[in-house]
This record gives sequence, C-alpha cells and structure tokens, in this order.
Amino acid sequence: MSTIDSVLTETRVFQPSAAFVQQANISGPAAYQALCEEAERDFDGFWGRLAREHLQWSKPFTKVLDESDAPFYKWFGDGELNVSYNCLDVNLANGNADKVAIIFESDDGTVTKATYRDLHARVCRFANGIKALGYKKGDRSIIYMPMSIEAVVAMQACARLGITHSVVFGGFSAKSLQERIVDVGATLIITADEQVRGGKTIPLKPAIEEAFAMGGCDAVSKVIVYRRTGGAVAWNDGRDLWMHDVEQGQPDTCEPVQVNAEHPLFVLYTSGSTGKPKGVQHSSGGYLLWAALTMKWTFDLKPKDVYWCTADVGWVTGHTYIAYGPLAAGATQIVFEGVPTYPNAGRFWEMIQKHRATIFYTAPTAIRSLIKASEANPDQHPRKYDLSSLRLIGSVGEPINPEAWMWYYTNVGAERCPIVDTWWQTETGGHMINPLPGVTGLKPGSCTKPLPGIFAAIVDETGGDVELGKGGFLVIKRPWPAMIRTIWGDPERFKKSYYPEELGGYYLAGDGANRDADGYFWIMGRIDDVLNVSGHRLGTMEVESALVANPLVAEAAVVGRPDDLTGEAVVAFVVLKGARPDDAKAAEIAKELRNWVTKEIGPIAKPKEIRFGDNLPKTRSGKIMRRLLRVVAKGETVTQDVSTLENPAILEQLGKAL
Ligand code: 6R9
Repeated sequence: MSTIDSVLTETRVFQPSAAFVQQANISGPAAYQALCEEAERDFDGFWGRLAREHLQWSKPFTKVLDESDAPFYKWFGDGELNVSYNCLDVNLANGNADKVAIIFESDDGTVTKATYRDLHARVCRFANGIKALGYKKGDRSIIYMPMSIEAVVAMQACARLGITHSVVFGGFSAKSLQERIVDVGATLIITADEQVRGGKTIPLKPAIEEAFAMGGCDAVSKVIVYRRTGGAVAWNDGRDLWMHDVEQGQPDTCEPVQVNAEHPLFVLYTSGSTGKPKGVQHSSGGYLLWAALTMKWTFDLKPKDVYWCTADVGWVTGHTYIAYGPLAAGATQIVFEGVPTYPNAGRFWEMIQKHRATIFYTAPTAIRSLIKASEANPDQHPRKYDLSSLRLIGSVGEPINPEAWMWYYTNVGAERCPIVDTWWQTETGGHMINPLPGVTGLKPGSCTKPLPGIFAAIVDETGGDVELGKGGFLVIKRPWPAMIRTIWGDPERFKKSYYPEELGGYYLAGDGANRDADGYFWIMGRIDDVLNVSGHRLGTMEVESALVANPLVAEAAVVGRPDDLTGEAVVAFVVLKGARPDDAKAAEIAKELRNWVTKEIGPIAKPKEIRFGDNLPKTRSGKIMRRLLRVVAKGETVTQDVSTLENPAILEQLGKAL
C-alpha cells in the first residue's frame, strides 16, 4: 500500500464526463465558483437563502448566524422547525407519499419496502406510543439497535417529539453503553432482542441488562425492545416493553413538536485524544440543512435515484446519510442489515444489481477487503455482476489509497462513475471537503476541494497559512451550520479540543493535511492520539484505560500500525504486575487481554498485537514516548534521538515480537 509520499506524486486527473456535467445539480466549474463567491461576498445571505430554500420552518428565523458567544455559534437561532416533519410530512405533501423511502434487505436477503406514507405512519405511531409513556421534548434516549427500518423509525420518532437521541453502535460493549447512558442522562432506551449479521445472531438486549448491573442507570424508566429474531431475552416487567406493543393502537398521525433550530437533535459519542469519548452535540436546523443540501450537492441526488450508504446508524455517516439526509431530500434508499462478505464477498455487487442502485457510498476498508476477496474468488469480482445502474460512487472514513481508488473507479464505477471521496467528521455533521461530481477533476487519493461555504485551510501551530505543498493542521476558518455545538455537559473541553487559543478562532479538525499546487487537499491522518481502525475512530487512551483496568496489567501504551486492510491496527505494549511472561505464557495472557478489551469497548478496539515489556520507554519526566513505540510496532529499528529516554534498552526488548 502506498505511503503519503506516493500519494502526493499522484498526477492522474479524471475529469467528469460531459454527459454527467450536463445533468448535474451543480454543473461545471462556473456554478461552483459562483456559490463559493456568494458565500464569500455575503456569508449570512448565502446560508440564509439555502436554509429557506431547503427546509420548512414553522417559525422563520430572522438572524442567520449569532457569533456573540463564539465558539458557541448559533445558527438560525430564533427559527423553529421539526426535523421529522421535514423528513416525512414534507414528502407526503410534495407527491412522494407512494415513493419508496427505504428498501430494507436483511442479512438473509429478505427485502421489505416502506414508502414515505408507511414510514410516516410508523414514526407517528411509535412517537405517539412513547409520548403516551410520558416522554417529552428535552428528554434523552439511548438507541442500541441493529440496521433496520425500526432504527430509523426510532430516531425519527425521537426527533418528532424533540427527544435528543444518542445512538450507540451495536458492536459496542455493555461497558461503553453504560458510560453513554450515564453521561447523556438517558431516561429511555430503545433496543432489540438480537441482531443478525453474517449468518449469526448476536445478542443486544443482554448488554442492556449488563449495563444496568454496572449501576448509574436508574434514571432509565423504560426499555423498548424491537423483536428482531424472537430469541429468548431476560424481561423486567415494569420496565421493558415490546416496540410493537408501544405502537399498538396508536394513531398514525402525530403532531410534530416544533423546536428551536439550536435544539439538540442528537449526541453522538466519538473518540478524542484524551479521556473518555466525547458526546458531540448537534443541532436541529443547521444540521438538517447540511444533511439535505449535501445529498443534492455531493451525491447529485435526483428523484429517480436509488441511493445506498453502507454505514451503520451507530456512526455519524449513518445519521447524516441514512437517517436524516436521504429522507430530507426525498430519496429512495437501501438499508442493509448484513456484512459485505456474507454469504460471500459478492454481496454488495449482487445487491446493487438486484436493486438497480445508482449511488453507492462505502468505506475504503470495505473496498480493500473486497479487492482481496475478489482476487481470491474471481466469481465474486464486481465484473461478474451487472453494475450498469450505478452513476456515482463514494468513499468515507479514512484516506483512500490510490490503488484502492483505481480499483473502485475501474471495477465498480466502470470508469464512468465519478468517485466522491468525502472528508468530514462526527463533529462537522456532514461533508466538508470533497469533489462535486459535475465539477471537479478527480485525483486518486485526494478529497479535492472544500464545498461552497466551507472555509478550509492548512495552517501552522500559530494559525498562519502555510504555503501550498507544505503540510500542516487542517482547520475550518469560519463556522458552518452543521458544526458541533458543544461536547455534551463539557463546554470547556469543547473549546479546548476544537478552538485552541493559539489558532485564533479556527476550528481544529485534528487531521494533518497538505495542499498541492492546484489547491487540492490531501489528508495525512490524525495529528493526535486518535487511531482510525476500519474507518472508526478510537482513542489510544480509551484502549489503554481498558487494559490497565485488567487486574494483571500495571501499565499500557497503545499505538497504531499501518495495516493493509483496516488502515491502522491496534498494537499494545503492556507491563504486567507480575514478571514479564515467557513466550507460552505471553500468548495466553495476550489472548485474555484481547478478549478483555473486546468486552470493555467492543471488537473494533481489540489489539491486533500485544507485546510485553519490563517497562515502557519514558522520558525522564515520565512521559511515554509513543512516537518511538510506533516505530517499534512497525518492526523497524529506532533511529531517532533517544537521548531524552530514561531507559533506552527497553526499545530492544519491546522490538522482539513474539
Ligand atoms: C465521517 C467520519 C473522522 C476522521 C477524520 C479523518 C478520517 C474521514 C476521510 C478521512 C481522509 C476521507 N476521515 N473521511 N480521512 N479522507 N475521505 O468518518 O467521521 O468517524 O468522526 O472520523 O476520519 O481522520 O478526522 P469520524
């Protein structure tokens, strides 16, 4: 796989075809330029116009942006709207009632469709049901569900009532779940009995029971359970309810609760460089505007499209580009329960063929694993399927290496479909830097240029612009409507993490980046201690805390190592409380610790390798030198200066892998 250097020498440029440009929502460089200039000339006017054109407000806003308490920006702050109304009722009113909103395909291939009318009715019935239980605007819910129409219903129903949801990825452990329940102050949980992925059933509800057993969850008065498999689950009579019983007998209309544009639609936890995951708080108005708008800009969404984003609703991509954006834009979308490799690695291609998908959005880690699988099994190669319905393909989650880009472009996109490589984050709410498919010439491995209204730049540690071609910190110089509002319950941490004083008011993304002579952005990865494993963010601190919580462990340091498949792999250096184990014993303890981390955080955090040492490389002031451990983890010899190290000999010991 290529390194950053080879990425930067990439010179191929793939221009959009004349046919694509001709039909595009934003067509040709002049149209893009005009939008950028409008944003530059009249920032408030630009965003105000878009917010009026793309959303319906129950109370129109009079002020676009309030910067008086920066960086706690307020957008459309005196306006009111309802997110679910904008996603559902609006579609009933504008002729989409009988249009399919969701094509759901289960793990075993069963297909269920819901029109906008169906979805509206289900959301209303469920919202009425939870309202009848006493839940109301301002309450917080935890959603811990598999990929399903029901998960979208749960999110939309909360939005309809002004209940702030926090979705926890179904792959997270009971411990992670409990921390989020406590931090967000949830009073309602919506979950399922089990989930089905790759031909296996995986329990969900038991994790709720475990979370309760850990304590701190007393504020939760109801647990609503979607019956996915009918598998046996423990039941707490006064507390637990089936989702179908909650909906039973409820009317299929429900008055949407109008909320202020700044009302928190959701809190989504993501890893930072220090401490516990941060609860990223998003707004209702600004967030939804950007979700709807980027569907039309980035994905060039048209009424006839069949759109498919393969993300899970537990991640931000599944929020913006499954639960909210596509519905607000009136799309028909595919929601998939399963995994890309079951029953075989042709599953994605088979589904595109079967549903005649036109827009396909996935992650580099999935692409890389499918490249490998199709090399091993030629009959699961995309060329074996009819993918002629596709007209646009996208990528998200981590930098896509040029080799994977070319494979995707050639074999999935048939050199016909533009690739939109979208750089954004949980905190940004939606796309930030990516090609406009009817405008931008594509360079494999570059996310290209910022969207209109997004003032992205690369600066040094004092906030000064760096010259083109020189790397630096990726920042966003002006606020944007879908931006993070705060860290739930911790405004100080929000300021410190994203608006450090030295940068003079710029949003610090936490990524290193470079810009080439054409002004194209090349993302180089995180500048902090955040790992990116299969497109999922993981704090080194989180994994370290999990390890030291094990009774055997005295100390632990975690670093990322480049990995062909997952982008980065977790490597842990561990000092045990007892003596350093011999090889046989080490293998056994490593296995135990890997399972421990899975239990504490979830399978994505499981270290690929664990090495044991008598101690860790530390400076004289006691700081662990992770920089050196990164070199050791790669199996390379440390050539950097180690003169500040207290114990240089440890590097040799840790360098000997098992
Ligand atoms: C949407 C999402 C955000 C981090 C981000 C960056 C990396 C995401 C990328 C990309 C290069 C892309 N990242 N997309 N790097 N090119 N197209 O993934 O959100 O989980 O918060 O991760 O992922 O490092 O800072 P999130």
